[in-house]
Amino acid sequence: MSDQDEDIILKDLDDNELVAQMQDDLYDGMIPEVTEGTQILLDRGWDANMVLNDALVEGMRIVGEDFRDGILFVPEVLQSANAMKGGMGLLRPILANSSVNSSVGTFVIGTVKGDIHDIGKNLVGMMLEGAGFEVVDLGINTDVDQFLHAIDEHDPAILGMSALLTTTMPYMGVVIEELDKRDMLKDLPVMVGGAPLNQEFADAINAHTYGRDAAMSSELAKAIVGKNR
Ligand code: B12
Repeated sequence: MSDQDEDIILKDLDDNELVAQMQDDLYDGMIPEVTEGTQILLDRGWDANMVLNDALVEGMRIVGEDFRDGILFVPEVLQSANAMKGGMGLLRPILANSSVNSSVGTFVIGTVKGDIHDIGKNLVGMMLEGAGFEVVDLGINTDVDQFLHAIDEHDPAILGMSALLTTTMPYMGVVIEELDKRDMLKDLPVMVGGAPLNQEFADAINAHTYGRDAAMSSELAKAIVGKNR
């Protein structure tokens, strides 16, 4: 099927059909189609958060299940991740500009050492920008020294860490311990997140806050800076 044909079909679908088609296209790692579907929904007046959650995040949840069950493998999931990023590219300016305030503070964020998952972290970053934060994104595979260096350089209001693997979650505790040793924890709230985390784990490693998803995390971050003012 040519791009042109796919184009016409996507535009002809009603909202529900289009969302289902986008989830399929995300599953198949079809970057232009997912990007185009995102644009069509926005053109139809969909709220950016709804496009994100109903089409992209839900599509990635389905990918995650089949990855877990051994139906999809790393190269395919990587392609799905890239398709998701295509859609996120269109949503980013909308989500990041939804705030009326100028910077409410700096938020340094990174995916911890050993971990290359960055979709959730990027989403959190976008939402925080939308909430008025200046976001310094350290990327993936971030070690203690990189976190310390960034804190030194940017003097953030909050430090955020992301981990998607049960094997990399404990590294968040390593970073927090290092901050504690340097007596930095009392001035720097640490927020942690990622699919395998929960409140119990966050408490166990002495994190200030656990953020379950991007929307909740930006609300929590606003509350933290509000309190510290
Ligand atoms: C996409 C994906 C990949 C892609 C990543 C591409 C990319 N650029 O990110 C690729 C293919 C590279 C990959 C690789 C691997 N993956 Co992977 N991956 C996934 C998958 C399917 C989706 C993750 C995702 O993007 N979710 C969508 C986002 C929006 O959700 P999220 O990340 O949870 O983020 C939200 C919240 O958690 C929270 N949040 C996230 N970060 C933060 C940070 C802060 C500060 C806050 C407050 C909140 C917050 O807010 C976000 C937005 O709402 C998951 C399955 C799953 N269901 O999680 C597996 C999964 C995480 N991967 C898994 C595995 C095993 C691997 C590999 C080891 C596979 C392999 N054999 O090589 C490698 C590891 C590579 C490495 N060293 O990191 C397992 C982990 C199992 C475990 N017990 O640890 C999972 C759970 C799949 C499974 N069920 O088996 N993966």
